Amino acid sequence: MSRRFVLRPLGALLVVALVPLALAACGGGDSEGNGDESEATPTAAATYTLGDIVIVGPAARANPNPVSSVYMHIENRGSQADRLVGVACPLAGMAQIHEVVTEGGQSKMQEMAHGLEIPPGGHVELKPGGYHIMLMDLERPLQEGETIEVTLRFERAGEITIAVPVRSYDTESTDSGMGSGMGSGMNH
Ligand SMILES: [Cu+2]
Repeated sequence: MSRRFVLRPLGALLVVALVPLALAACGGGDSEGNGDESEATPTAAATYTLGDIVIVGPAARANPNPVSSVYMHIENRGSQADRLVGVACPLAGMAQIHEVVTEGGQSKMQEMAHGLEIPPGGHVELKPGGYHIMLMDLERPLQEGETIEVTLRFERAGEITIAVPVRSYDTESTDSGMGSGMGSGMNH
């Protein structure tokens, strides 16, 4: 079964949210990039195409606190750079694009005010300890197994709403602040 769904940049936003729900039943398989941990759990790596931009395997972090991070692999198959410039989630009072920087031996995360560049012919990983989409002021904590909607806006490719499964991550991961110590660092 093909996992690739080609979407028109405009007009497909309502359709796209339904696609990964169907895919979730398909089990693991030949995802591009990060298909290396999908033996037991049926975490199919959903793929979305928006113009030259390809998004693979989005996932959000389950967290008892009303904040979360969203990760994914973003490719740019075009010949011009694009840029993720906006993110939104209906459950989140605020959503930002974050990077993790190290200052004085301590890593912290901060908003990327000018967005995240996706180089032509290249890709960017949003992953624990690195770039991520930060969801804040969530209506409720996100629980493993549910699916949330996240809208991504690219400077060139336009806007897409994707369905993002919530999964649990090792709290000992290097993802800054997403374990117990969230909270105080959230006001940047
Ligand atoms: Cu963050």
